[in-house]
Amino acid sequence: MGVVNVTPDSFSDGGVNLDPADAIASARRMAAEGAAIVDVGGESTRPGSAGVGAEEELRRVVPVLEGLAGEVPVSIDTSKAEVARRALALGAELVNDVTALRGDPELAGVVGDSGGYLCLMHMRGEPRTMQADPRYDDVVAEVAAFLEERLAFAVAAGIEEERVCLDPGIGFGKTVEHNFELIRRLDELTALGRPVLVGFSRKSSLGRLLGDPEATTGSIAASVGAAVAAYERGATILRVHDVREHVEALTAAAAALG
Ligand code: HH2
Repeated sequence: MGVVNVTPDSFSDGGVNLDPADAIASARRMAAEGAAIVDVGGESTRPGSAGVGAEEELRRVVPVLEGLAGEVPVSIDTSKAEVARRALALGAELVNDVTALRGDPELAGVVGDSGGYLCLMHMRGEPRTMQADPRYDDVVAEVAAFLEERLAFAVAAGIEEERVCLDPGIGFGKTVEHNFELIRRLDELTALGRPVLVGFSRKSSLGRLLGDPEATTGSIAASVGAAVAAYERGATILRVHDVREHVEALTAAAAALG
């Protein structure tokens, strides 16, 4: 899954794809490099961010979705029913909701009615405050219990279980150690029976692991290392900014691991 952030302020690529023509070109390039789907988002969820309204989010993503319709498989990274509804009408196949259906009470119905796919992600708190001293007794057990509960909620709301994937939410209310422990013990999440999506790409924990306590991003090489490890532990979908590097590394890893 390639990341196309149509935002001025995303943590690693803010502004790069704010112009719809640039975003469309990026998405096409990612598909050509081997991305199975591109995740188009119009709102940053980086630590400390405040969020934008539906009108602004639509203004950012609609021209991009129109430009890609029928050409590149698209996922919409949104928590808002209004944005998801429009994106699905324009051909988006998957709704990627970082609030796991807790943000907008109408989103579950929109996804259920559309028959589209859904990603449920774990987040502790909200982006504005989530990195203020996150604590867990057992981060993996708590994330697994949360995802299991949100999956049951989605199914009860009319979304087919076969259409849902689960995501531990790397960097969303977690320390460096929490993030790596979630990958190390990823089998406890795949045991929930649904495909697991992991988004470690460029995240600050990678830069911090390599010795910069103030890092806000991580390198491509570190991202690829984390993605290969997640793949080896059972991740099905890797959400990444640098598609070519990840496709090459994962192709080699797949050949070696069998
Ligand atoms: N990470 C980000 C955004 N959306 N969705 C899922 N399912 N999993 C993730 O790990 C995830 C996500 C944050 O990365 P990015 O889109 O690059 O940044 P920003 O939120 O600042 O736009």
